[in-house]
Amino acid sequence: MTDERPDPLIALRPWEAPEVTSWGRLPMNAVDRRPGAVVLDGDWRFQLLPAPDAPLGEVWSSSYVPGVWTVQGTDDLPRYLNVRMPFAEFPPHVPAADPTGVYERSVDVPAEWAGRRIVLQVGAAESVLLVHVDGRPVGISKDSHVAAEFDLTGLARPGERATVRLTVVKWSDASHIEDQDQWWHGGITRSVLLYAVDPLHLADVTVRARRDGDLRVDCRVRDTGGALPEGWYVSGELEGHLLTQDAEFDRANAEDERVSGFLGEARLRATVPAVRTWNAETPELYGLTVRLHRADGTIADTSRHRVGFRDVTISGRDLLVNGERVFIRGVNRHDFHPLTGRTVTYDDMRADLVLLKRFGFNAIRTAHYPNDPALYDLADELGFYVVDEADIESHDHAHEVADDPRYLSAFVDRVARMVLRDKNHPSVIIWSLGNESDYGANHDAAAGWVRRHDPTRPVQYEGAAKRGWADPDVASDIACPMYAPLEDCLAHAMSGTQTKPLVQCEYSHAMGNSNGTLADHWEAIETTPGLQGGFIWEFWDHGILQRVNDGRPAGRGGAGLYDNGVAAPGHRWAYGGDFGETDHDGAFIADGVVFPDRTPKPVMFEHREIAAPVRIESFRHEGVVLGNHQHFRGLDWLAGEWELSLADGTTLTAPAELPELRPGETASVPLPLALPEDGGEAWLTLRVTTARDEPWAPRGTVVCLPQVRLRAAFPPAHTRVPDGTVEVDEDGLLVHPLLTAAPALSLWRAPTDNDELGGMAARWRDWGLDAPARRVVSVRREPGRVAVVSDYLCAGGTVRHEQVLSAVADGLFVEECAELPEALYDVARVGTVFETAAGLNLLEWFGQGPWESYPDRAAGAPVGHHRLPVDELFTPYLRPQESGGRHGVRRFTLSAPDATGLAVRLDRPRQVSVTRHRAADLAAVAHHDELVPRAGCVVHIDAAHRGLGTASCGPDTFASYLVPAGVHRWSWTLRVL
Ligand code: IPT
Repeated sequence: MTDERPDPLIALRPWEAPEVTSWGRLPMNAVDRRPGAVVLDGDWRFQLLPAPDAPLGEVWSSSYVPGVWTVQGTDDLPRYLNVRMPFAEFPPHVPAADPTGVYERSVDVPAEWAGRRIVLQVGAAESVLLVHVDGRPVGISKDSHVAAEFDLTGLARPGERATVRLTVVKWSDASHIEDQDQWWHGGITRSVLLYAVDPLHLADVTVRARRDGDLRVDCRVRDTGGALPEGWYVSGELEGHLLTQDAEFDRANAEDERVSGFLGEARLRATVPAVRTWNAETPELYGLTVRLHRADGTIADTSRHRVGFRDVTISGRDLLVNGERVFIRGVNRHDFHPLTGRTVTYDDMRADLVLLKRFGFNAIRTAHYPNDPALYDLADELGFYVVDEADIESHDHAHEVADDPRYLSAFVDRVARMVLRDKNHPSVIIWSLGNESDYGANHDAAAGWVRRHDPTRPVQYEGAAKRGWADPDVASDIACPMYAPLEDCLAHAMSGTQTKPLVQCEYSHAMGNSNGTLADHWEAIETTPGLQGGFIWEFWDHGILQRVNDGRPAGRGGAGLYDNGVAAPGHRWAYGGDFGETDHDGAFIADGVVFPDRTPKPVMFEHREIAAPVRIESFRHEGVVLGNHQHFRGLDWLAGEWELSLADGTTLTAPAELPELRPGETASVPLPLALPEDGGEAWLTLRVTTARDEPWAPRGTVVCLPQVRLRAAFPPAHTRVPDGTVEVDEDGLLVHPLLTAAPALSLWRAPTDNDELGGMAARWRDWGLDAPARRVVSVRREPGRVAVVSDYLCAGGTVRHEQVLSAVADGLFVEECAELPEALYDVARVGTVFETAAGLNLLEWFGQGPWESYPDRAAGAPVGHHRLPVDELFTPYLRPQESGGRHGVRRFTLSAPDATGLAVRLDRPRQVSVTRHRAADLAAVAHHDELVPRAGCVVHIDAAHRGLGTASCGPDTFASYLVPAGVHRWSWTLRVL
């Protein structure tokens, strides 16, 4: 096919025309045409042009649809920038070099489609789509994350072969409003379909189902021929029960001269008695079939829907679902995949949601564009509250665009198309006008459209809420800030001026080892009227699987080349800068609660516990008080088992009988196990699992592990009689057969992303805490005892460290003290570090676990007896950083397979880590695959360890989790096994 005449779609230069949102595109609707469609996915002929108006070449390669060309072997590679645009031009302009993919394939149009209306649906293309059939221009579409449909009737002839060409222009005026914090790609990211309908067809179906069982179904009917044929009608059936036609509606239409024979509208109604309502805990759905009939009763068109009966309302400052003030335990979700970049399958999305359910999430914000349509089907089915967000983010040029009338139609178009597409999903409870686009008249226009079209749901927009959380005049019914300090939220809730529900659209930034203070946030949310939750930023670490040798994305060929969050040898998880971009935002793209392969990060376990549906409220001698913390469900879907962990190393178990409790109720159950008299510290855990198969979890899946302490530890014995000898070298460093590096003072950790971006890491480096010089002040040898005083000289000040090593009956007793000058006011840690000989590969400990925990992220790691191979203790964050810590450790052993090794007992619960890496090893590399594990173990015992916070984007940890200057004391014993 050659282009001889100028192509009008090209001549128009729609990629620099924000006024052109589409041309020849059909209106969006909520009729699902996937069943029965011809799916055009697969390899298409492909050319990547340097610009949209560049001539087509002779040579075609191929590209897989749906997919982005940026991971399919072209030289146009993925690129990561957050706020900044990848080019300098101002809106609506783009660079002359503008990669443009031309996709072409022939399609055999089924002969049986004769006389029918034929429609092409392109699931998503970024950022401008131009459609040609057999060389003839068909249409244009923008709005990269919502489908575009084109009427091909008369162009694609039944029984013949047609050539479909989809030209996708990467940079456009629309890129300026699709400046989301994610990789830039180009391509067709969702399926392409061809389907046929009767000329008389359902143009749209709008379902409204209320919690009182009232069902209203509004149908729009069109005929491709123009005027509607006489006598058409619609019928509806809800699980075998026929809907009635709303005669009043028909009569009013008949009398309304605005309603013509061209615009067909019909309304069906039903009242479902004893309706099973929809909510995220019990997502009850009813099957609805809507049929359009010709006058003779034959069926012209059918549309199937799943209906959830539920109400969303705002009452005062409470967001209510079915009258209940539900907590929003949300996460922000992108369509992301480590191999395809953007394209996700039904199974991928199901796996996302199943995982989120298992970890206690009940809400999703589709950041920052409408997600794949199947996600909403799954959210309806599995039970999630969805904040559906329009594809608008003009971050870099936010202020210029928000009031620019050239972008007005794009704003309204994008919001309207989302609403028209997703309005029938019970899961969608709130419409969002987009993200980070300042606030202007274009937003108000879009909000006006939604409020008129769908008065059943609130509207939110962070940029508007920012003008004032209680401002009645802005386009946000929800106060939905991002990264607001908890004290600001509390102050607002207690100010007496709050008028809107406060649900943070983003909070607790999950970059690297993060999400400190999540439990503190939830403690406040659950106890403060006016606070209702929020959406963690974000679900995914967007690492793209990359071959290390040639720097190319592995693409679909990389299937299976990763496991447990780690890329296979020769591969790594690429982040910003890894594809040779000079301008990029680095690892800021790796900020999810799951690794790129969906392996949960430790924060997921923290979240699971924070969201526990059943909790131990308190313990008194007569029993344990249990509470149901759900909104709608009883406890009958849960099973339990008691575990009693005793300091002597034993764990006793007993079956648990969960009481019948309605939401919000509590009940006392007798103590299930007798507490032995002499066991010291004792912890009771209720292991809660699913009692039967749930759609998102097989029977027996752990739901939560609430815990209560039954008895505190005995105070440690203080007097230690020297017994034996202690050997130190001339520097006063312990000589020990199993240690390759003697216990020394540690004041530093490999900076986390929060430490780096929050500025702490730079300060610590300026202070020289990463490599202080140790100067021995004195070594005092006594029988069975050595006291060593040394100074750790840092640029920021000198830390005096005293270490007294005593040989005692059960090994070596180490008493330590460090005094930090006032100038070192907020350091990473104060504690001991030592290294062991190779071969000690198993850690067993009594303390919190089994997963990683830190002082401000330790609510989800129960105290107990845990054991893990050393190699499994470390969390492989994409950019290596402090990792693998365990909080509240009382004692541990580190042993070889023959049970030889070390045993350490701590004076009180301490932060401990055992890994294969020194802090400096971690800090020296940029990617996990560059780490070379040491043969022995690097062991840290911390008297104090700084919380993690979320300072990479948002508030730092609280003052109570900081390591203060001044005197720190700790002691421990070391015994050879
Ligand atoms: C905010 C964005 O909305 C989100 O997309 C992401 O970038 C997040 O922060 C950080 O990862 S914007 C930020 C400048 C507050």
